[in-house]
Amino acid sequence: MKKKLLSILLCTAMVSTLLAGCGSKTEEAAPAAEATEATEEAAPAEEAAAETVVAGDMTGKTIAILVKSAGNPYNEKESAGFQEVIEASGATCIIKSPESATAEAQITMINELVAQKVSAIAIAGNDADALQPALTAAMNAGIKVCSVDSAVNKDSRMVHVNQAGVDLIGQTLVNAVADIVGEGGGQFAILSATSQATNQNAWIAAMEAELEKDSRGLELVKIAYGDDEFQKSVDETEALLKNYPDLKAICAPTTVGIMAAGKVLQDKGSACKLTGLGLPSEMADYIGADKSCPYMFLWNPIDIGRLAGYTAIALVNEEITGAEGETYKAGTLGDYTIVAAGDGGTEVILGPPFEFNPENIEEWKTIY
Ligand code: RAM
Repeated sequence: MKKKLLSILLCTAMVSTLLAGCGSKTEEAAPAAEATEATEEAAPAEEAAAETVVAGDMTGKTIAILVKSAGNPYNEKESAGFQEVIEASGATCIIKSPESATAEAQITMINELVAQKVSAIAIAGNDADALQPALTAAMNAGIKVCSVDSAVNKDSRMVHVNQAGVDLIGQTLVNAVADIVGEGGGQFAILSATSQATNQNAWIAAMEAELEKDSRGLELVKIAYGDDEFQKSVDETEALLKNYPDLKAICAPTTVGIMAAGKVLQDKGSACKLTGLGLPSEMADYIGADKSCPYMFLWNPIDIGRLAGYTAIALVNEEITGAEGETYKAGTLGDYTIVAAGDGGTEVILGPPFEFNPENIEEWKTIY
């Protein structure tokens, strides 16, 4: 039992530290040797949950997470991490998932949460600006608001819980496209989520800025939107292949889009290659030198939910206000410092993106 517990602890630490890295995290990463050892025995999320560090006594309070949309496993993992932390604090957790990834659906749900008098809302924004009246009303009613995964504008939140630095994601994705396209460059396309998604739009802008600095012979011919719906993403991938016969690569900075594109490209035996942001559990069949996606990136979606949970609690406790320079404890994830965000507001950053490739995909596909 002791050995098992140790392995769970090591695994939790490994998952967190590998994916948290530097960013705005205050603590040092664990030694690599520990991480490698721990990888061999991966702990399922429920077991890791036993190690949750209780942050404050929130008994009697209700704290909500409002994700982008229902039916997306990424959002479910994010919610699970959030729920684990909120419930460990004694609070009640509400998870709200709109049918489709629209601002309208989220506004209705924000209004419901305000009427329920929740203590805090963590929201993955389907739009940067459209939620501002509803979220401002929530904050005026004394509800603490943070965004997570996909930001709302600086006036609609107290702090954003970001999975990784925006510029770093942009650079990482352009480097990967240049690498898989190879010498001489060529045409590539982006298959995004919704056209209004704050996170994907920020990553795309960072990719464009990176290409502006050094194009490496790459030509971005089209940005397509699969709306984080599988079938729409399949259709958009097929349209890209039809309309751009010389397309060398697709970059999908969305877990739903990359899985759809992975399937289409592999089923067709297409020469067009794929990279982007994907869940190892969904992408394992498509990762490999002879498969559609040589490698891809992500962070720990459960940990981003956990970090949002600790952040919401720290806001409710009034341990933080969301101001730059504030530091707080996020349980097993470590200590975090709030930093300035690119949009003029503030954020905490979980850590750098992590690469999933043929060497590590088998062990990670069982974790998330
Ligand atoms: C999708 C969602 C989410 C994004 C990931 C990478 O699941 O759009 O917001 O962070 O992809």
